[in-house]
Amino acid sequence: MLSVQDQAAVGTETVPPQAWTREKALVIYRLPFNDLLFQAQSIHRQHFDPNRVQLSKLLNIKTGGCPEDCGYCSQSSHHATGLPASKLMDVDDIVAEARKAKEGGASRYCMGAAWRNPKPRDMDALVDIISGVKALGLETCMTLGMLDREQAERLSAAGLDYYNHNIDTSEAHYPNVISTRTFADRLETLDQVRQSGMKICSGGILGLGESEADRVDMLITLANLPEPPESVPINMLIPIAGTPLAEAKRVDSLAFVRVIALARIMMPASFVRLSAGRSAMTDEMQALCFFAGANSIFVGDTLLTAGNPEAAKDRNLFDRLGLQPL
Ligand code: SAM
Ligand code: DTB
Ligand code: SF4
Repeated sequence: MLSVQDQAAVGTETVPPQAWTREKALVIYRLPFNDLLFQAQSIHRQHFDPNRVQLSKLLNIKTGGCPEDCGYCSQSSHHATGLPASKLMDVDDIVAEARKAKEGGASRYCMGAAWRNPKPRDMDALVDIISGVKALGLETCMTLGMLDREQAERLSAAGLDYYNHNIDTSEAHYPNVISTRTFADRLETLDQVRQSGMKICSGGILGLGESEADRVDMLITLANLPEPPESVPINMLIPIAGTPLAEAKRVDSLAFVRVIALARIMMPASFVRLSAGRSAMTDEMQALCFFAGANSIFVGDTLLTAGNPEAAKDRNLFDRLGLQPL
């Protein structure tokens, strides 16, 4: 039996946080589907209202011409995707778009730029954009590529709530998808974001030719961060003509649902976002993802460059499932 002192110590720093191992995660991932979903839904209910889904809206504030070679991306200058490049949008145009998103029911505005990293000359404009969007009463999120400490601190001080920076896949599979940066570079930026006080949005893509072990390893990296991300986007690859992954094998729908369930179980208090790829999912597959613990989506008919279900279709799905925006 534990002494009173020992009992008091349980749950404090004397007990190291439980680290996920591949063995432990794989056992859960491979459970019979009903057992896996029951476990995920039970955990989901301990942390969230199961009938509320957070709505985020995306805007590409700087399109195309990216020097990185991510094998899935329409915006990489390494691939002939036919996407024209553009400069950083004007602050007023971004704020006008954010206002429309708010009227459409979004609570978070996510802005993406096709950069390896922001340049010093971009920082003042980014600060103005954050102030303008926040003034509408929206949560703000940006995804701008790698950040150094000074940049993370500047964005955080400007009031940026979340920084999106996906690890995309496992450390082992990463070099098969991207060669212009390393998995360690990704983790370094996540560390800067955390230290600056911003919340982390980090997840990945399924359908990059990864194995079951790669999917599990990706979630282990996220769950074992000193603090797991507050938001975990799980994207299904949208195949883009002209990219190396244009003909990649489609992810099995039930395997996708399993990954959502495992993410929910491993990161019980995080929002799990059913992200890119919903246009190619049936309503039934999306319903299973919500049951497995997904509780956030992107709304609006475009993501960054690719399509997303239109508002009326999502409203119809929410009505039939009895779901409400958070
Ligand atoms: N350049 C920044 C970066 O990579 O961090 C931000 C923008 S980048 C387009 C944001 C994320 O979108 C990527 O990390 C990736 O997970 C996701 N993404 C990009 N293209 C995709 C595609 N074709 N299908 C699914 N997800 C995709
Ligand atoms: C995330 O995980 N998914 C979003 C957001 N973070 C930036 C991006 C999805 C992009 C889908 C492909 C496109 O629109 O080009
Ligand atoms: Fe550039 Fe981001 Fe696309 Fe990679 S995912 S090519 S970093 S825009």
